[in-house]
Amino acid sequence: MSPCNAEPGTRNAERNPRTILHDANQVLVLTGAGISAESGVPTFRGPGGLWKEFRPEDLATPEAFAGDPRLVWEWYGWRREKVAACAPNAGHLALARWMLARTGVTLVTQNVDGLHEAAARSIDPAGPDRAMPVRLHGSIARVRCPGCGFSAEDAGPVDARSLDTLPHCQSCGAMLRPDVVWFGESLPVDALLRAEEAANQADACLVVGTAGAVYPAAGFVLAVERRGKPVIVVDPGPTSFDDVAAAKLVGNAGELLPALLG
Ligand code: BV8
Ligand code: ZN
Repeated sequence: MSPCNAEPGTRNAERNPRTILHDANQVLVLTGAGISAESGVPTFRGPGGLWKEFRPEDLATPEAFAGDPRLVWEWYGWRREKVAACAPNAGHLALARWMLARTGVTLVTQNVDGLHEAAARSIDPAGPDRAMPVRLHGSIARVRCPGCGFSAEDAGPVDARSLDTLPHCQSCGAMLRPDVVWFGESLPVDALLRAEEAANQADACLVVGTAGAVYPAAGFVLAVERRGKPVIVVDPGPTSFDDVAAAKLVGNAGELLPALLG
């Protein structure tokens, strides 16, 4: 299928993105850093994606943490501060509202910023569960102990002045790490299984704000397409899914998702 820059509501019926999503019983949604861009969270590979002179791929690795835990913790502390100042944008909210208003949608996110969760809670504080994401890459607001497996919520500031001031485990004393999945690390098994099942059941796939450079996340979208199901991409830039997309909506999630899902 060649991509088309279909706007929501165009009369290209068999490939109208709204019709595709309306008619799909089961939908896999994959999001990446781009859905949080309008909230002020820098993307990985976009203009704001750098920190000091480092690339995320150089810092989000076990080797970087082993080599300089202070530097890696300083980066996560900076990102935690960034995220703490951000709120879900119209794209997160439209997606959460849509998920709570229907059934059959599995949201799988590569993001660790917690903004999908915040959107779901703001739409329905009493019953956000159906709009909660499958977190492929963990959470920046959690820590875990490589020594004893202890893990906990922790979105607080990081004192990276010395190794001693970095977070340490209350149980065994080992240095804690952010509870995220770094490059070269395997993803949480339960998240992988839920994403795989959603990809195998999906009648359609909606991809929002990801360049599609990272695996196995990107592979779930391709698995849906290989089953002959339509893929809809929402992104202002090029993505690795553009050649297989049934429809590409070129623009920002915060503007396009309310029109597409509303
Ligand atoms: C693993 C958490 C195996 C940390 C991240 C093939 C198969 C399997 C693995 C590989 C493979 N090929 C290569 C690999 C290895 C590697 C990989 O994929 N490397 C890439 C770089 C080539 N994968 C892994 O290492 C994974 N592990 O496979 O393990 C294994 C098995 C057994 C035992 C041991 C190992 C782990 C990958 C997870 C890495 N962790 N994050 C943290 O966040 O700190 S990945 C990181 O990249 C983020 O999660 C981020 O979300 C993700 C993907 O990036 P994007 O979200 O796409 O962000 P990006 O900036 O690239 O793009 C933003 C997009 O938004 C753009 O398209 C832009 O146009 C758009 N946009 C901008 N503004 C807007 C917008 N869209 C909409 N609206 C807007 N306003
Ligand atoms: Zn411990």
